[in-house]
Amino acid sequence: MAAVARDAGHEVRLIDLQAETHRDLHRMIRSWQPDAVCFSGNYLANIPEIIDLAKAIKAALPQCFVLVGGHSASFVAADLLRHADGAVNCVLRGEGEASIAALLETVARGGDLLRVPGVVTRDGEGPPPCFAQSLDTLRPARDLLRHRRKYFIGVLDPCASIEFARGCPWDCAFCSAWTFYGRSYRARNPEQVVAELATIREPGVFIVDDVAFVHAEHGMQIGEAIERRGIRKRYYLETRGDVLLRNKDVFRFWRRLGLEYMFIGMEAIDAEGLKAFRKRITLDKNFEALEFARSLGITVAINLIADPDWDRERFETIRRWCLEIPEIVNISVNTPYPGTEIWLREQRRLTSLDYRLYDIQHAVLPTRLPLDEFYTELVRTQQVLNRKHLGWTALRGATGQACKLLLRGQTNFVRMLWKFDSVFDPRLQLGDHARMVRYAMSPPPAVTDERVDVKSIYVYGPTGRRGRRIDDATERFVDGTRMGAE
Ligand code: B12
Ligand code: SF4
Repeated sequence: MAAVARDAGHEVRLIDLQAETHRDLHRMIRSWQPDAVCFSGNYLANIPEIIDLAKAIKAALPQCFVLVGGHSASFVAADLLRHADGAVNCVLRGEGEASIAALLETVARGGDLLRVPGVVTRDGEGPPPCFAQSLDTLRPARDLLRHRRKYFIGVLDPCASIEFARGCPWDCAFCSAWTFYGRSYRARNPEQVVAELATIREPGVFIVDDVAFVHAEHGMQIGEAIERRGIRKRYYLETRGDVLLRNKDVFRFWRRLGLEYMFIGMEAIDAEGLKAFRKRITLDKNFEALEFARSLGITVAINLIADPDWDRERFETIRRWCLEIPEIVNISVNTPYPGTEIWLREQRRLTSLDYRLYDIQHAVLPTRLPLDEFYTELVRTQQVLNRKHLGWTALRGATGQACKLLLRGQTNFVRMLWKFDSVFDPRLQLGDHARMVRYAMSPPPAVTDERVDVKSIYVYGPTGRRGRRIDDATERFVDGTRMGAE
């Protein structure tokens, strides 16, 4: 979005508040005095922080136009404007690249904001958001980032990110990736992807697609173009077990190209859990996928979803299971958040409407165990899993990697290894529930009917089959895995 604004003739600066501080932001605002400030509200948990910053900016620079966009902001636009109480001029829903130039132009000439697609103000909504015309002409303005060496994932330190495709054709009940894009799926031209990749200086590359290599041919074409140009990188990606099994050749080929890490959203280790999350894949397939990834020598991290209803025994079963497998296991907490289908359907009462707790690491549904015990069990499980990976064998491997990185002056990975206990602490988790809530999310509509219309939460209206750039065989495969393969 920054690149598009710059191409439209604006002077643009970027500040990443995960790599810099509020003080850095305020210093920049004071010295530069921008005409507009755009906040990226991808994560719900950051919304209170954005609102407070917007209020501070408006107080210091009343003429500055403040807007918020991004994934989560698109789902809670009206709420966000209400909390901001005039400090946010508008929310721009959907893809920023599509409308940012038109919006800034409208602001500059004092035109009607509500004519810009995707705009929401306190006075109402503009036309629905439109898609960026082509993903192939977009090129992120990486040069505007001021601390590129701070980005890393595991030992891929430093690491840049890149998109091969946007959207997801599946429809898991706990996820908002598909509701944002109206179940569309757009793939970028392989030559364009590789031309962009060639400009990345970082040795590590995170492919940020929701499900990498949905379409085998696309993955192959990108891989072949990488091979032709002799690009050598180390890659991390996220995918589904069934996609891995369907497109084995692609993943084998990518292993040769430098694929090192893979994240598979497994979500549950029992059939009942998979069904509840509408993760329509069988357990056998998931285990087979893990086996295949192991055989390629790829480091795999899997995700499991803990339900607040879990008791001690359930946590213990998970701990035992996780210790039996070599993979890295990440545990998230089942969280109905705006934009997901479970936000509409969940029958249980939400115990908090504090945005800051909606980071899938806190329980916002009633816990079966007392809350402090739930967090003790959760953190114990995470610690067991962490120690497994920092056990002697793993540590020996990690030490080698760590030394290499330190020699290159990269300290992110090493610092991460030692930070674990200060981040995962049951007392801190519990303490987060005791904070004063200044901005409370509006609750979901009452569940009165089983057939809740999930399309009502889409950011982009359903695009249908034509919105998915996949071949018919892949569409059938997706449908098969959506319709329950058990
Ligand atoms: C890659 C990714 C990550 C990576 C980020 C790596 C990186 N270098 O950025 C990692 C693994 C670190 C990560 C971590 C987490 N993630 Co994440 N992540 C994603 C993923 C798969 C893709 C994001 C992406 O880069 N997309 C590509 C870019 C181009 O798109 P984009 O960022 O959405 O930006 C576009 C629009 O949103 C909009 N836009 C963005 N900003 C702005 C600003 C303005 C002003 C405007 C107008 C428009 C605009 O325009 C952009 C261009 O079109 C999304 C799923 C998804 N499809 O969104 C989940 C997703 C965003 N993550 C999610 C979650 C839950 C998390 C974690 C909280 C998980 C956890 N507990 O650890 C953490 C939180 C991290 C944090 N910041 O604190 C959820 C968000 C849920 C929510 N409502 O808060 C998502 C939606 C996944 C899901 N299944 O539902 N994540
Ligand atoms: S396959 Fe992954 S990205 Fe797609 S809807 Fe399911 S969880 Fe979300």
